[in-house]
Amino acid sequence: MPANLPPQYSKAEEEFRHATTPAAKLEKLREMFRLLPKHKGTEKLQSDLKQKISRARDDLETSKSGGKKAGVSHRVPKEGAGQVVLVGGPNAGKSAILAGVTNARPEVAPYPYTTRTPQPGMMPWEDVRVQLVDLPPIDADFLETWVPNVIRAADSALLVADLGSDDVTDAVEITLSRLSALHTELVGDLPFDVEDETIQHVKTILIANKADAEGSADRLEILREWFGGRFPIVAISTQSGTGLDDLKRLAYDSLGVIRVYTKVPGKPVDREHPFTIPVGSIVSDLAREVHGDLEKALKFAKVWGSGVFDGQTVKRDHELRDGDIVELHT
Ligand SMILES: Nc1nc2c(ncn2[C@@H]2O[C@H](COP(=O)(O)OP(=O)(O)OP(=O)(O)O)[C@@H](O)[C@H]2O)c(=O)[nH]1
Ligand SMILES: [Mg+2]
Repeated sequence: MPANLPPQYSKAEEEFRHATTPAAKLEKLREMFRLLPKHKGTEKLQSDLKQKISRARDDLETSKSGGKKAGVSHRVPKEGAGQVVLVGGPNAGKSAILAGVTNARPEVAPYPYTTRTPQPGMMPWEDVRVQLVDLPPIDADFLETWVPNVIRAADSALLVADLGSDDVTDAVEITLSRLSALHTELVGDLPFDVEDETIQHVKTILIANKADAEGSADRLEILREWFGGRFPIVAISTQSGTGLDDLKRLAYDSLGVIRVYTKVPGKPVDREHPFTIPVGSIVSDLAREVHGDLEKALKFAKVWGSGVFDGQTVKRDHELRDGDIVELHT
């Protein structure tokens, strides 16, 4: 995706695409991870690669056991611009958030341990849709075995804190430490350079819910003191609707994607269906996203947007920006 990847990386990626067995795929993904330069510009790619490695490892195990896998898979296929999981202690309001910003109708109840399976819903934001996935709670005594895998596979997380409870900071700490013990680190910013492929960092926003509850202002202050240095924090109330617009924008931003609009030469731009591609993507990445064959056939592109003059002709390695209109020429 970002420009300037070493040729060995591209070669390994090409070999990965042609690999046919789960073992060969895993080997190539590991090679790609080793060859990937570790810096700010590749952090999204590092994270994606680790997810692919984790999935390839699962696939390898499944194939070894003759297609039978221990336990039930709760993997949720991604839809829309990206997948954001709702994580946190019992009764914090995770399901109420899903119900508040999507059309999904999960069970919301005034007692803990209500949600038992992953519940997806699509959240509209401007002209794109973001997938939210509600999960069962995590506390000192309770953590479904499959939950960390679903969190690791997501693009980002909303960590939900309960401002209606005096134990709000403890509940957040417990969720964080239980996941951390399972190599799943919820972080405000992804680290630049992690050599250990078994640790998955997940970009996270702390959602302080129930801002309407009595005593919530004091608890919010404590929460900010405790976690303000580690996570962006947004106070919301699913009951009054306070903060839900901020939540939507931050959830979209946390995906690390840009929206790009395509245009067929001589035709008007397609404003209805933006492509969402990782920050740092170049013209040839977009072509591949539109159609696999288009990437090879691509000669140049014309771009209307912030980094160029209108209709400027650019090469295939031109980096795209949010909101760009792109005409692909073969
Ligand atoms: N006062 C107030 N109550 C809320 C708010 N959001 C949710 N609740 C209530 O908190 C309780 C728990 O909400 P849920 O959405 O079921 O919580 P959950 O985090 O999904 O709980 P589990 O599925 O057990 O993990 C319900 O009684 C909700 O009505 C809010 O913004 N303000
Ligand atoms: Mg729930």
